[in-house]
Amino acid sequence: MKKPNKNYYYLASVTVPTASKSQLLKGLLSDQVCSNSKEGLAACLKSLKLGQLAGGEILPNPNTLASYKICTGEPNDTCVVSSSSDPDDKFEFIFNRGYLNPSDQDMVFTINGELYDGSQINKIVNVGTNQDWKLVNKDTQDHAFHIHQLDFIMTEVTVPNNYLLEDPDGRKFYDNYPVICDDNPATLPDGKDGSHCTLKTYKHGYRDTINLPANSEITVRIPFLNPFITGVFVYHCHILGHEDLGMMQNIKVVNPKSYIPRALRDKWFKEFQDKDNK
Ligand SMILES: [Cu+2]
Repeated sequence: MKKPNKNYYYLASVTVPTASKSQLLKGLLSDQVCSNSKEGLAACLKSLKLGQLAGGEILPNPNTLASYKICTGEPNDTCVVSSSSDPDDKFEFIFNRGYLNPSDQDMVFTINGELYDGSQINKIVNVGTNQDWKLVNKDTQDHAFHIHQLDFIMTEVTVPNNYLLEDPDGRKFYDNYPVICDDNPATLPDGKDGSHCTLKTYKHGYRDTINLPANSEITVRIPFLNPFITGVFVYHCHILGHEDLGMMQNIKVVNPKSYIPRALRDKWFKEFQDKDNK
């Protein structure tokens, strides 16, 4: 995998027509495909189809998972460009607790107001999509988002200020991710002031769990690219007492278009050719 170069930064300004959104995985394109294109980078990116994506890996290097720009005043640092503006690729999950009915005695923990139901599929995803999930914790206590089978990177957070750590050099971190924060305050789910920050570098890689502070919004980007990771599995609060009291949902990943990442397709094709030549 090549190191990121300036071509990644340009991806931030590419506008993709709505009609091609299902074919184009925003943020997964690389200069390997388009840097020398005669028609220009933007036109080349718009013309790409599934299978021509950057590297075509099952689990791509996280630096190709998001679009980066140079952080203001720090020429050697990169920041994630804010998440996709395409609402079809953005989903919101609200974590909370309370009572399902006013007369109930026992507290429950919910995602989008629902208790876990093992017979229900809460989310269906096509392989070959790259999704942003905004995880909103409206509770007065922390939760921890965990997903099975898949990994993600955190791209942006809106959190109470006391959840941000600052090192002696003034660098800020959220949950060990280096971030860069807006100068102006951001509005938290309860209306109070907090901080909005975006991921500063990809170097900390993938995770399958992230803390959701009380009264916060955390956005994670999940690449659904592995054609073998299909079927039904779960995401849930990783505090198991919360999970057991309802804070869990089923996801079903399907591959109706038989999407295969390019690298895998090329590998299989080569093996096929090698066999044929023997
Ligand atoms: Cu929890």
